[in-house]
Amino acid sequence: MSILLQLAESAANANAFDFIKKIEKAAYTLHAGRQRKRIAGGRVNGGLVEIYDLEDLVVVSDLHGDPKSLFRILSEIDYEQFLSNRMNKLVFLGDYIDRGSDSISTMYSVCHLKGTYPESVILMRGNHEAAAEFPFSPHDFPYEIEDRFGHRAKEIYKKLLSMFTQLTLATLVRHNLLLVHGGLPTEDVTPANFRRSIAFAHKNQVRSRVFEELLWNDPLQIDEIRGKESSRRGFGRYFGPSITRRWLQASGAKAIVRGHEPCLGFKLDHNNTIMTLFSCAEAYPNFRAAYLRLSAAIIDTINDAKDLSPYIRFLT
Ligand SMILES: [Mn+2]
Repeated sequence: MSILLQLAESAANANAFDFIKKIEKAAYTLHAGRQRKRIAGGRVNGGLVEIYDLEDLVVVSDLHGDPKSLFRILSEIDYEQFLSNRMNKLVFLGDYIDRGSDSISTMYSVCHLKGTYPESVILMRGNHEAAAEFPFSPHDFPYEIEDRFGHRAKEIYKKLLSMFTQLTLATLVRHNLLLVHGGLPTEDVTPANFRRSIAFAHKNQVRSRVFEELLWNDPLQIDEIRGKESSRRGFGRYFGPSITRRWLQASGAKAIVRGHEPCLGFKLDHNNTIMTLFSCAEAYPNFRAAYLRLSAAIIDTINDAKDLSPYIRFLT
C-alpha cells in the first residue's frame, strides 16, 4: 500500500487516542519551533515565519474539510520525497476545517505532516481556526468531532483550540513573497515595525486588531483616500490598494498570496499585487481548486503576483 493511501486510511479510521496523539505532536512541534526561533532556512518570530533559504515552495490554500484535494496535492508533489528535504517548504494558508464532509481527516493529515516533517511544513492559521476568538457560523467541526468521537469530543476539541493558538499568522519567503490567510491589516505599518506588529498580534491574539484582520480581511477596490471599509463578514475589514502598497513597502515583498475567498483557483487584485488562492473542491463545485508550486529562483525574480500565475496548478 502506498504511503499516501496509508495516511488516508489512518486519517479515516483514527480513534480518539490516535487523533489526540497527532494533535499533541503538531502542537509540540509548533511550540518547539517558536521556542527555538528557528526553522530550516529561516526563523520563527512570534506569529511570523521568515524563510530565507529554500529550494521549492508549495502553497496550499483553504481546504475546508476536503481531504481528497489535500491527498491529490500530496500525491502530485510526491510529498514524502518533497518533505524529506528540509529546504523544501509546504505552506498551508489555513481554513482546514468546516463546510466539507471530512474536516477530521483533513486536520489529522495536516497535523501528521507537521509532526513528521517539522522543518518543511508551515501551518498557518485561518479564521476557522479561531472560532473561540471570533465566533462565526456555521462552524460544523465540533459536531463532526462529536459524531465521531462521542464522549471524547470535548477533550479533542479543546486540544485543537489550544493547538490553533500556535499556528503561524504570516510567512515571508525570501523577502519577496508575503503569505497570510485573510488579508492585510489596516493599521499603520512601516519597515521598522512590520515584524513587531505580527509578533505582537500573535502574543496578544484577540486583543490585537492586527490579529483579527490578518485572519479575516479581504481585498477590495476601494477609494484610495478611505483605504478601508467595514466587512460584511462580521469580523475584519475590506482593505484597499493603498493598504496593500503600505504592507508591500513595510515587508519588502513584491507580492501577497492569501486564501479566504472561493475563486476559480486563483484571482488577482490591487493592480496584480495580491493573489487569492483556493484549494478546496468539494464544498465549492462552482469554483476551482488550485495550489502553487515554485522555486526560490522564481520567487527572486517576481515583480508582482501576476508573475506567480504560470506556477498555479489546477486540481479541478
Ligand atoms: Mn477564511
